[in-house]
Amino acid sequence: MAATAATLAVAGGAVLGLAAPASAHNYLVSSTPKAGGTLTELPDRFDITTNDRLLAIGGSDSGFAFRVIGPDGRYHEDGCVSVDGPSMTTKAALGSSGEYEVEWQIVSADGHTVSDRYDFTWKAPAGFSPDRGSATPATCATGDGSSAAPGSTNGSEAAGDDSSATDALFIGAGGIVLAGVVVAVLLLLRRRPAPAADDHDED
Ligand SMILES: [Cu+2]
Repeated sequence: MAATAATLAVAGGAVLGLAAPASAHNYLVSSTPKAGGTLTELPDRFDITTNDRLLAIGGSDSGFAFRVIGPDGRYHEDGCVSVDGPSMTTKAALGSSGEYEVEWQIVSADGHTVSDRYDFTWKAPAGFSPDRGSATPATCATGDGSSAAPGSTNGSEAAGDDSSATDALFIGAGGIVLAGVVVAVLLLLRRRPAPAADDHDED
C-alpha cells in the first residue's frame, strides 16, 4: 500500500509538474489606447496585445471581450473582436471627451481566460462627432442583425464545433487537477488512524 501511494504521488507530481509550464497565462504587453494614457485622435482599431498567442479555436471569438466605457457609463464597443496571433482588436468608437475605461478578456494559450481593466483619457479633436454608445455591452451583430443573448452564438455550425472544442480543453485541464486531488486525498487518508471496524461515522 505504501509503495502504491508513493508511486501515485510521484506520478501525480509528474503530471502536475508537466502542467505547470502550460499554466503560465498570457499577460498584456501593449494596448491602444495605452493604459493610463491620453488619446487625442481616434485610432483605426483598439488593440490588446499579449506576450503569447491567443487561443481562438477555429476563428471563434467566444471567451474574448473588449469593452470601452465612457464617463457616462455608456458602452462604445460594437461587441465584435478580431483575434490574430497575440493580439485582439476591435473597431474604435468614442463619445465625448473624458475619462474612459477599457475592460478586456482574452483566452490564454493554455485555454484559460484572463481579464483586466484600465483607464485612459480621451481628448476629442475639433470637429469630432461623438458616438452615442449604448446602455449595455454590445453583442457582435453577425449577419441578419438578430439580437443574440450575450455569450450565445447565432447558431452557425462552425460556432457549434468551436464550443465543443473549447469544452474539451476545459475538461482536459480539469482532469489534470482531479489527478492531483486524488493523490492528495490518498496521502491524507494514509496519515489518518484506521477507524474502528464498527465505527460508521461519516464526516
Ligand atoms: Cu491557465
